[in-house]
Amino acid sequence: MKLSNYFLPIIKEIPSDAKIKSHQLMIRTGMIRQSTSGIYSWLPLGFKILKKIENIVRDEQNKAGAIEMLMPTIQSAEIWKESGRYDSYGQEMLKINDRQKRELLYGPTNEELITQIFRDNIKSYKSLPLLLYHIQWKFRDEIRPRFGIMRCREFLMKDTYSFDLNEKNAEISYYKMMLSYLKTFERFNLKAIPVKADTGPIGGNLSHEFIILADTGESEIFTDSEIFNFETKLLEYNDVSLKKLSSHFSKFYSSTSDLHDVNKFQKQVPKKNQIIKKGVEVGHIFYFGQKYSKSLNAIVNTRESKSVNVYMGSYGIGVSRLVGAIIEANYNNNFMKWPKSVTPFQAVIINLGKDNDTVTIKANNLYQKLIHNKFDVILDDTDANPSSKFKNFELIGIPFQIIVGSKHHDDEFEFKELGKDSKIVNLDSLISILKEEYSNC
Ligand code: P5A
Repeated sequence: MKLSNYFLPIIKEIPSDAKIKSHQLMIRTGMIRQSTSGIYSWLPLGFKILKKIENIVRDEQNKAGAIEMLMPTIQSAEIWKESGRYDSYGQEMLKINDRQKRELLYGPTNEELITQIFRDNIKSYKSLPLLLYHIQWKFRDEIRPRFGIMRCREFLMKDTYSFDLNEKNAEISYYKMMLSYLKTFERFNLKAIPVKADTGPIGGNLSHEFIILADTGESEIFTDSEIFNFETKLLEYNDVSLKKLSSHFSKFYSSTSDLHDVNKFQKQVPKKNQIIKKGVEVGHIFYFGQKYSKSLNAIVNTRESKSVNVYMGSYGIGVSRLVGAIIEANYNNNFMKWPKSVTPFQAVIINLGKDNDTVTIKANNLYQKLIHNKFDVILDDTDANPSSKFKNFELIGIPFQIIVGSKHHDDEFEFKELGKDSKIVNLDSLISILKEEYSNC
């Protein structure tokens, strides 16, 4: 991509209504624009990052054995009346009437709809266990939308639903998802802590929120620093690994403020290990057993020909909120660096030449060669002055820069990883460095 052909509306000043750094950065680098309160358009840069995050979330769901589908954004009120949540969900639900005066709503979540699909199509224990997910926009008429896409009204969620024959199997599904979440967040270089949480309007009796520590977060967590001593890389989706995981996370105190028990915390966690911090909730998982399968009548036949209401859980990741969480973790003092797995471009070529001089020709040739080698790079071919080019790209946060200026020989390029010293390399080593850097992404 050539910057002169791209749509990247950069804003120099910090927008006065953006209170946290992720919101400021997203506005300044033209990732999003507000359409109306709590509703945003995703401009090309933001959209590209959002899609990369979505694809990693999808990849990890698939690895955990979940199957992708797609449910609509608009749902019928009928099933919500059956579950009893049509009224209890409250004003966060956006209710709509169509021209026939039928009651519809913009889905804030999908427990009802997926249970209806299950009930109408699955009758036998032979289809279980089953994990179904979709990645779809949700609408919640939040009373106070704020912090840009962190707490907005329309947001992208990945929601998975598990179906099992009994409580024991349902617990396996629950920990499968917990493991898959830890693996997912690690791919963004985020350390997410599962903390015991309130189940709120989703319901049920077992629930964990996944929190990324950040001072600007809206959640407060209380935990033990020992909880971090855990490696998920080698764990697989088998009984042994899942047991290890569940026993580690049940061993240490971890709670949101809703469920916090001061006495228990003081007793259980040594002073030096106590962590009381703010964080961003990037995921939330729930086990609610037969809550929806009873109200919506989702029944399977067992091997012994008995009828059983299926045991369910639901598992959400705030895909669009993750964009903000990743920024909160990586942006400081006008300086952003995207993790390699989600960077909008793999490298930027900064051309310091003018018009059609030899430097510009060299930058163009390099651009063609990198594209030919299947790298996704952006060439700053604008006539902005060098210092504003550098400033802009420190803000945009592409982790690697290749600076093409008049100082260097024909086959020499200045290669710089953000936050590190630059080095002079030739084309072949430049290509092998980039290949190596992106080999695991
Ligand atoms: C789990 C999946 C649920 O809705 N039903 C289906 C369950 N859980 S949740 O905790 O309410 O939401 C899941 C994740 O969605 C993100 N999220 C939001 N992101 C931006 N703006 C919002 N207003 C918003 N509300 C929820 C969070 O990351 C949350 O963990």
